[in-house]
Amino acid sequence: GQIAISLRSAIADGALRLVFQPQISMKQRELLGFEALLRWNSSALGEVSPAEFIPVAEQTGIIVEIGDWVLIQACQEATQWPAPIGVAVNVSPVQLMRPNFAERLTEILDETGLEPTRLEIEITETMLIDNPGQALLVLRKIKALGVRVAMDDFGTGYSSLSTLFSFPFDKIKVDRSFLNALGRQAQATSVIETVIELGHKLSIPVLAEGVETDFQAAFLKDRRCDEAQGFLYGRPVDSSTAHALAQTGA
Ligand code: G
Ligand code: G
Ligand code: MN
Ligand code: NA
Repeated sequence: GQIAISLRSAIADGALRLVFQPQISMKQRELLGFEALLRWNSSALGEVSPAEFIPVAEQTGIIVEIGDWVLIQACQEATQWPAPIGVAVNVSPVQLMRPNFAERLTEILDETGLEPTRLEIEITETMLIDNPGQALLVLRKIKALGVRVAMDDFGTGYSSLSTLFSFPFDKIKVDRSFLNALGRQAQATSVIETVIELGHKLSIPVLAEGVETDFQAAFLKDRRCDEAQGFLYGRPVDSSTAHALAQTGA
C-alpha cells in the first residue's frame, strides 16, 4: 500500500522526527527522563500516526532500519541533556529478535557516547510470547550492557503475570487505559492499586501512563506509585523544548 511505499524513503527524505515526553517522579515531581516517540510527516500522506505506520513497517521489515535510526537519534539527543536525565525508546519485536540486536545497541552506545544506564528500552509483552527463550537471552544481553528494560502497556497483553515472573524487567509501565478508567469503572481502583503493590513486592518501580488530571495524580501519589507520564506533566515536545526542560529540570 501507499504507507509501505512512502515509508521506504522516509529516512532519506528527512520525514521522520522524534518528540520527547517527560517522565517524572511522583514523590518530588522531578524530571527523570523522556520517552522518545516517533513522528512521520509524509509529503504524500501528511502526518501519519505511528499506531498506523509501525505495523506496516514491521510487516515489511523496514522497522529494522527505522528502529536503528530511532535509537541513534534518541541516544544522540540524550547526550545533550544533563545526567542523569534518561531516554526511553520503544523497540519493536522484529527489531529486538534480530540476531545482532544487542551488538548493534553496543555500537550505537559507543558511537553516540551515551552512558548505557541512561537508556531504557520499552518492550510490550506480546514481544515475548512467540519465542520466550530467545527473548530472555536478548534481554539478558541488553541488561548486561547496563541498559534498562521496561515493560510497556502492562496489563493489556495475554500473560502479564507470567511475563513478569520470567523476565528481568526494571520498570512496569501501567497502560493508560487503566488510568482512563479511574472514576468511571469501579474495578479500576483495585486493579491499579494491585499493580503498584505487585511491582513493589517484586522491587520493580511502577510508572503510570496517561496521567491527565490532578485527581489521577493524587490517587497515584497516595498509593505510592513511583513515576508518572501524561499530559498533566507534559505532552511530547520537540528536541529543542526537551533540551530546555532537561536544563531546568522542569
Ligand atoms: O506517540 P503515539 O501515541 O502516537 O504512539 C502510538 C504508538 O506507537 C504507541 O504504542 C507507541 O509505543 C508506538 N511508537 C511510538 N514511537 C515508536 C518508535 O519509535 N518505535 C516503535 N516500535 N513504536 C513506537
Ligand atoms: O504505547 P506507548 O505507551 O508507547 O504509547 C505512548 C503514547 O501515549 C504516546 O503516543 C503519547 O502521545 C500517548 N500519551 C501520552 N500521554 C498521554 C495522556 O496523558 N493521554 C493520552 N490520551 N495519551 C497519552
Ligand atoms: Mn512506550
Ligand atoms: Na504504553
